[in-house]
Amino acid sequence: MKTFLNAKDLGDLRQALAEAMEIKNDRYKYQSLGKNKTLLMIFFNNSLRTRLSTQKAAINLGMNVIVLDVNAGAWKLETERGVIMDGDKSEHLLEAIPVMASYCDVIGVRSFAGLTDRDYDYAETVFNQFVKYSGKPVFAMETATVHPLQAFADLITIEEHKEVKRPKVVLTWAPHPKSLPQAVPNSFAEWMNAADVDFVITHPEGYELDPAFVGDACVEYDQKKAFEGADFIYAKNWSCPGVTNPASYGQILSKDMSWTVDAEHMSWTRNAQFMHCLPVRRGMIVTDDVIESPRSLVIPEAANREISATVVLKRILESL
Ligand code: AN0
Ligand code: CP
Repeated sequence: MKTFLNAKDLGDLRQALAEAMEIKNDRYKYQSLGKNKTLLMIFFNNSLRTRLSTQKAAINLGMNVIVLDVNAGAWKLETERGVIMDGDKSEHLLEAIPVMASYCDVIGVRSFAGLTDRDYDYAETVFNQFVKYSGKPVFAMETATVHPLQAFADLITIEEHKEVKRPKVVLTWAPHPKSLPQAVPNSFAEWMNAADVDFVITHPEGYELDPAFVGDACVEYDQKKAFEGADFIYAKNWSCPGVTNPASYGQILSKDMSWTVDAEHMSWTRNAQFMHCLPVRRGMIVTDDVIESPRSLVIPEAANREISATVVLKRILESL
């Protein structure tokens, strides 16, 4: 595997899940695979889980790891070609990428959406420059439009915790004070559509996700109706994807607190288990009692980030 951005990059998801379970049983099974191979993780944005779990995954596989926080100590990078660099950016990505690539064998990139230019974000301009100019395998650690390591960990978590053969999984929008990317809901939708689940998306009008990710999923604007019979509630905020109105891209259209997942919302479900990728704002996305309840999966879900990253890095190492 030379790039990891979408579910299809892993091929058969059942096989990928089997590999995840194999690694969960013995996470050091492939510890000689990464000997003398170096992973470079590049962060344009903050991270707790992705940083730690991906580094741990690389250690599981015997790799060396170097980490660059672009905004903490490196030169400020220009990402667009053709600009006169007379501002605060000292170096261009087009030099920085091949230089960084010369020190490593595999590159992970975290670069969030700017949320101002939809076309720039949805073309995955930054990630694709890494693919094009590094000459090395590149994987997404949340890019402008996707977060596949998270979606894969979510799929593993659902597989482990489902209590019926084909569970009903509901992705629900919830309020947040800041404008957030669509990467997590995009990938979650994409991966759930590829999985053996009954998948429903619910959000206020105007928050329609890009059709490429929604696929054949059922979209229900009535949150209560969507929650009925649910086995998993996956909460997440996202800003306006600009599908119905491109001028609203990246904007906050609603802070409607009636969408916050509380005990009453959970009572509409079939005793559903609660999921969120974290970091989560309590009192906005979810109430304390719901996230602390025995039906909350947020901690095992985050722990599975180590497993999804180990499978992805293993696949990449096998292709070197
Ligand atoms: C980010 C987002 O919503 O994409 C990262 C989530 C994994 N969240 C925040 O910036 C709070
Ligand atoms: N879920 C997730 O990717 O968390 P971080 O932003 O802390 O890496």
